[in-house]
Amino acid sequence: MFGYWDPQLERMSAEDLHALQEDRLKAMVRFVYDHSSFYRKRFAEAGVEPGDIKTLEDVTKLPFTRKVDLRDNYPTGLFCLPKNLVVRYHVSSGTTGKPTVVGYTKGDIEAWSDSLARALTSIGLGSNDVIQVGYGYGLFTGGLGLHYGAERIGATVIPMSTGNTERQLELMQDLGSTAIACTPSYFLHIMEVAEKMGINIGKDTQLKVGIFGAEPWSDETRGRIEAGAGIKAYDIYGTSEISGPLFTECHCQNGIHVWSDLFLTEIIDPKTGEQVEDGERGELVFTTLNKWAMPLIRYRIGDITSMTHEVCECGRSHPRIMRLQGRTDDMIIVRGINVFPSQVESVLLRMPAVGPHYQILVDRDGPLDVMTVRVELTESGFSDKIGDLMALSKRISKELKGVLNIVAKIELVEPGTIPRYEGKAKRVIDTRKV
Ligand code: DLL
Repeated sequence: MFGYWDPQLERMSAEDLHALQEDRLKAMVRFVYDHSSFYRKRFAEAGVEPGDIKTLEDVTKLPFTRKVDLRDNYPTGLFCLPKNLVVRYHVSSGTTGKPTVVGYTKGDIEAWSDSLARALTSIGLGSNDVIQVGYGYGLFTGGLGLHYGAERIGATVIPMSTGNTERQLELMQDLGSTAIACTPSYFLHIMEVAEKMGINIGKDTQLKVGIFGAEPWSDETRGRIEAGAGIKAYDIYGTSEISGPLFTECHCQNGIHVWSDLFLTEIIDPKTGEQVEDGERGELVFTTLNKWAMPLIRYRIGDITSMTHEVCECGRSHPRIMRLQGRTDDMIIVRGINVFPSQVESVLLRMPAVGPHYQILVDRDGPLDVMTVRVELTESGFSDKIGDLMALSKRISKELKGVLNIVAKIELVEPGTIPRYEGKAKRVIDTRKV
């Protein structure tokens, strides 16, 4: 049931993968040097030339690339091939500054689809499946990315895009969706709407798999989704700069397989830029090994995770990255303490009275930062006894203090009050910057 898309490649020995990456890295470095004035300049500043890259370990001699480089060279300054070879653009809006544009050759799209074909196969999907794609179609990479990957494995695709939740549920039933791909926060909303419509997803649909990502989420949310909808919930990761959604966990649900033939993955200490050991957390860095319209050398995504090179129980030898905590720029600093929304989520969802929707409000009271966590109660957790609510507030505050070492104000709100999102959820409202 859980097969491989490309068994030889997915189970390649560490030595063979190393050799393959080394060859591809050298070719990629030479390619960007020959085709991009941006990289030639960067390499010159770092005092490195393609000939200096002899082994895989030499990657550390290469300079980093960052999102700001894409913005500064808007729209296509980092492209390495002429427009006639570019078959598609995706554009990410970004919350600050100029958007970033990514271009793809026909081959780039094929490699992207292949990456997802391996991933979808690893969670047991195949040509008998009906995959409902509930990520946005258009400039965002989620919809079209999953669409192509799902078609690649011969599955039947329902190109739903986001929104229109009742219709999502109707078609899920009528067309027999066996998998859905959307943000985890949107699926939580779908679950609520299903309940209101009297649909029991576990019993009244054929759904068995969820492919959830594009935003940070926690194992606690996974637990709620799996128990509530009777499906398996898998994590999917990617960013527009490296193509879009690319990698998922396999059925073992123990880390996301990053395909080494396509990307060289490093985890670095964000402060020093030095590589960290397996298992240590740091910032994710990708070098593209088979992406040609807009290759990236040592691109610092800003996401925090750790990596393991241990062969997975499923037999795949490519490294795995662990659940992503969020981008360094999602992190809020409250009274000097780093807080990731995903940490707050983990604490909240340990409590059955608390629903999966929450907001973190950060404001300033004079010189002091004040963090308020707005917590939505579940129907069963909602009580009109003030004593119960106070006890719950106290408990949440204590547990958050235990994890974050911050005293947060807790504001309990009625079920259904916090905004729902069809794409990426907005969890943090930081009014200090305004
Ligand atoms: O979100 C691509 C994507 C589409 C991934 C559909 C998965 C599914 P961007 O809009 O460029 O691309 O945002 C990328 O979202 O750097 C992470 O911070 C965050 N992110 C994506 N997947 C996950 C995940 C798409 N599984 C940014 N867990 C990334 C945590 C995630 N964060």
